[in-house]
Amino acid sequence: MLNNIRKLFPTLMLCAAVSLTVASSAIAGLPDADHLISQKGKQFGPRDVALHTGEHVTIVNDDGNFVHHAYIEDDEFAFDSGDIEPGARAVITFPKEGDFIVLCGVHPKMKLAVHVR
Ligand SMILES: [Cu+2]
Repeated sequence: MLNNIRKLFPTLMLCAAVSLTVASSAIAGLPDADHLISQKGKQFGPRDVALHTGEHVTIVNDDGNFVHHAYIEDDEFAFDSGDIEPGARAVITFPKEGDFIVLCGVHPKMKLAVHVR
């Protein structure tokens, strides 16, 4: 099941040209003025976030031992975090206006709506 889902997204792995940072929880204590998004309970929390152009969200895998993921498939903006291991995080910077949906390739029901103005 997991492998089948991941086979759907190999090309995304090649075109993740947007800045990506996956850091360990070792620096989780740093103050974060940006938008923190939880993945607890196999859902993004909050499920909606509003940003200004150039701002970023930090997606934190705070969901026990589950591996999560985050990707955006949009004509103008593609992003793929790869695996987000427990305790790790991924930063997505949004360079342009629009409404984007962040998905998890492991759990297709996980959705985060990002509104950039
Ligand atoms: Cu997930």
